Amino acid sequence: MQHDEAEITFAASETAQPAEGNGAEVFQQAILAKLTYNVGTNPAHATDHDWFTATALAVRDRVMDRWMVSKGFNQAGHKHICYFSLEFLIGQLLSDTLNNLRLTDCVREALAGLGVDLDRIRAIEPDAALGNGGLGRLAACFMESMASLELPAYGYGIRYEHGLFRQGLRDGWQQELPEDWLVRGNPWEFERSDLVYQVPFGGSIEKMSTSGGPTGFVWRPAETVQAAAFDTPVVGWRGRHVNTLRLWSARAAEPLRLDAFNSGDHVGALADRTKAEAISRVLYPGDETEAGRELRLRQEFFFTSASLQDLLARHTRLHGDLNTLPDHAAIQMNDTHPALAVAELMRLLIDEHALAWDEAWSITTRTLNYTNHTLMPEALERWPVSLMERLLPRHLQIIYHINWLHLEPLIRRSADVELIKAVSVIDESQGRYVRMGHLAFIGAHKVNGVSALHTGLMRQTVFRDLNALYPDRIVNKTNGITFRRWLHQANPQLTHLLTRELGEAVLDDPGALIKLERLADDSAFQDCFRNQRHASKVNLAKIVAERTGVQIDPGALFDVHIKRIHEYKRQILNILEVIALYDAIRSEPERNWVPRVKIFAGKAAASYHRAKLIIKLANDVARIINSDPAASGRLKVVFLPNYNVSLAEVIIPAADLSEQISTAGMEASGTGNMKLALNGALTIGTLDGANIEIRECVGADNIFIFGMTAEEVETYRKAQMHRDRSRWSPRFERAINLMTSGIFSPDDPHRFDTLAHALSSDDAFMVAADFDSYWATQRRVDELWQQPSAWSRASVLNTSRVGWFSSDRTIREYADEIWKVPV
Ligand code: GLG
Repeated sequence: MQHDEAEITFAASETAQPAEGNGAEVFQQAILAKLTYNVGTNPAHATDHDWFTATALAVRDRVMDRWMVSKGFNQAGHKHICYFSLEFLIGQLLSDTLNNLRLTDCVREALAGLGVDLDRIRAIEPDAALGNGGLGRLAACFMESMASLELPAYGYGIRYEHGLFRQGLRDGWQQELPEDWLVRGNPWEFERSDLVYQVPFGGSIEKMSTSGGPTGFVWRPAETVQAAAFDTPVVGWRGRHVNTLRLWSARAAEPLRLDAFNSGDHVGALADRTKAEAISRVLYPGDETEAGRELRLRQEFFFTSASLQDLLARHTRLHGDLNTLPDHAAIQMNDTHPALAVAELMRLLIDEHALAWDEAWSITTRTLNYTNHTLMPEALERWPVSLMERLLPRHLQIIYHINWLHLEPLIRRSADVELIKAVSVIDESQGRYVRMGHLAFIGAHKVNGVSALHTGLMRQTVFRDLNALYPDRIVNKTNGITFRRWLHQANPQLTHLLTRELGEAVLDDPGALIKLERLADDSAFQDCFRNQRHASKVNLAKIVAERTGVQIDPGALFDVHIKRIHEYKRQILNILEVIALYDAIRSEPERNWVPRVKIFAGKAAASYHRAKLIIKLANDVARIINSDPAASGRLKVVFLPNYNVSLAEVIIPAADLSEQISTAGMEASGTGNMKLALNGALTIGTLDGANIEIRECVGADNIFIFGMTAEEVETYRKAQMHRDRSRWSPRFERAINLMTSGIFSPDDPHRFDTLAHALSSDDAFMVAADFDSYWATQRRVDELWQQPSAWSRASVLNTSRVGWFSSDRTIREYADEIWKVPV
């Protein structure tokens, strides 16, 4: 504590405001003052939520001075990063902030003195679920790492009023319920009512000058929406640096048409407002599925335009000349969602700031960078030309010109027509579409993939021809996770053990984890390691009982599959293995089966019917197995509803086995795989995404790899072998038959026929092909589990060898190779 307190006092003492100190009594007074003067109640009447708000506000005060200092630093001419992301999957902030300020114990004591339990009130904070999955959580980890590395950075996104839906289960079927994280206020954010930008849509273009070329046009938009800023401080490790997450909220320029209202049209008078505000109303629920098109495009342009206007305003204020923008700012486009930045930055520079095209293009391509997160064709964004013409006519014009300048050299040297078609920003194969990945690629300084395999496949597949034209543009940046949240905060027991053995330095340097290796064979240490894991498993068992009514044994192997539900992530492969295992247990009950608990959690996109049916299957299988005495003590299956960041923080420290079983070549990286390995789970996985790099780090003996490689999958697919049912193994065939026999769905025996049909007609995700290898590898898992010391050794080695997956490392690489900023 001594060191921590000194750290914070140091932070405050550099600023105009005197340090207030951080003893428990001081905090107690601060919390009481917030309770009275901000929340407007007193201890006798305060609800848990009142205590939460008062505590969050008192903690936030401790951030403010440092935030002001950091802002000064960020604006002192240093090059800064603008991370453009339509998603920030933040989760709760109180624990994170307390942990980074090293104030958890102090605040716990302060609250205890008031008769309030910190754990109870921090559980009340709603998750900021402004993201779908890995891509959004990556953005949150990166923001935290940039602050911790004292890198000047702004996150830019949308302040959705409703984040990702809450998942309920009714009779095992997913129900989507609205999420309302803001309904009781958000103590972390600051509304900047003076910071508003106008975002235009629709209308037409007029040619103003007679000169040819792309400049000299005026866009007369039909509609303007206002973007209003809300800022949240992002506190870095030990509170040394605080960056800003700036989220935009949409408003109508004219909130009410008073004439219409007065003439009795009370609803119509608000129509413009409703339309404008819809932009920041809900997070787009799709995770690699098609849905609600136009609103999505409006969201993308809205936040991209507001963020660019903000950046240009700041740059003009601080530096004047826009030609120096690339020296002072680097923009990272998180996926293609902000790819309109290419056209919008061009528009702002040429139309609003009167720069020449070439000058503007040079600025744009030196400022923007693009991260690709998926190669799946259905997830690569394309916008119909007709929609873009209607909503963003000037941008379409600019995109056409960018495309012309990009294709013209090829046309001039009479390049192959197929090549020209392949690299064109406009896809004309079926209808006309703007390919956002191509636009982002052409407008970016660097383009990156998120694991070594994924980056390699980018070069060979979707961006093959563009890569040939711009050979140095694609680079790899393997993802990472912030250890502050995913180890220190989520797993205090393990963290305590680590600091006891390795000293406090391990908190600052993930590389120090490697020193744990020497203890991997030490049986006393293994006992400690197992004990801390057991405590986490007891905690998870309690939550499982509360939320599902299922009792699970913390002594069993906890086998965890937590992520979005998607066919390529192959939850169904896991469930079919469960069915086969259940079948084997029933036919040989006397065998020495390893007690296992299969734990599933994850949401399916609302419109993704097959994924929702997979959730139902998991629940139906769970119901039957959990109530069968033959499986008792051997196999339990749990589907934990409403998977989110907070639930992940509870499951991950308790997991023994981490399921990373996507079809090889389809998971760009994965980040859950890193979190689980860091917390000591062994991975069962395919050679996909970052699993490959995890294997390199932890060693092939400490990970369970199975199934086809990405290359083999390709060969298999080309030979159409995935369509060949005669290749099914008897065990797989039997599992499918059991699934469709009605034993899991007696109320509707044909419920899962469509799943079986998909697997037998076109097993696009190669479930049948990988099944036997998966089954055999699971039996190797059983064998190792029966040797507790060998299992613990592997588990310790996983924790000690994955320091490389810290997002601090990833951010350093971005800073060095992409952004060119010193760290
Ligand atoms: C994607 C990918 C994941 C990846 C994540 C972050 O599917 O494999 O780990 O981005 O790069 N849509 C995603 O979540």
